[in-house]
Amino acid sequence: MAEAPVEVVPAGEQVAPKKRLENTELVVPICYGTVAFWLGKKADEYHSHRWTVYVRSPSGEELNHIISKVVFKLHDSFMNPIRVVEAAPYELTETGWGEFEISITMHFTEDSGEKPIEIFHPLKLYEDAGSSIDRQSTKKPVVTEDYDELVFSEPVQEFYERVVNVKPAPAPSSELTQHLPVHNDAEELAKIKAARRSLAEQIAESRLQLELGEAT
Ligand code: SLL
Repeated sequence: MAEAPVEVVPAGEQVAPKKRLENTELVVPICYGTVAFWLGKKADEYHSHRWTVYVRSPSGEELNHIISKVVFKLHDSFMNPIRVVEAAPYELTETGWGEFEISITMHFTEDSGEKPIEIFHPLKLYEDAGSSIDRQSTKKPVVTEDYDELVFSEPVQEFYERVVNVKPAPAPSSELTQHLPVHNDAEELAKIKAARRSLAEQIAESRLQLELGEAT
């Protein structure tokens, strides 16, 4: 009887770690949020709103040269709560009745050598009590958006060079765009700068874990 083949990986063939660029940062602004329309006459007990959760570039450019897919994890009351979006626009539309925290995991292109990053965004269906908009409307949605930056410190050289040399195409058009905030005034930019560290820290942290893993 023939012997079962045994797979031998010669020591010299282990994949070398990708070269990273010291003292370099790659900063990619992103926005993520939810847009929720009240269904008005079409509403029923379990479906009062149609809403969309999304990740986008604040300048309306494609992100698919950096992001390979986005995984949205919904509340367990939804059928198949884990939804994978593998192409832009990175958005997911559902109908439902309640607010909950949506988990958004961004996966990066293979050549980045980066681990996925998970962020959370609360789905908001109703304006806060006392806000200037006190009536539900089927035309004017409730929009909440966070701005952040993906900061890849000491990025993999190959990934960095590819990204800085790409001229991103405009993101595919989306019906949501007309309802979304525009990020271009000075106050907004100051807020953005101040808020910038949270994702940067997460990315640095997961890289450290990755390197520790590789080292063992
Ligand atoms: C709440 N903690 O009680 C939240 C949970 C869950 C919302 C909200 C499901 C819709 C469907 C849905 O809207 N769940 O099954 O089609 O408010």
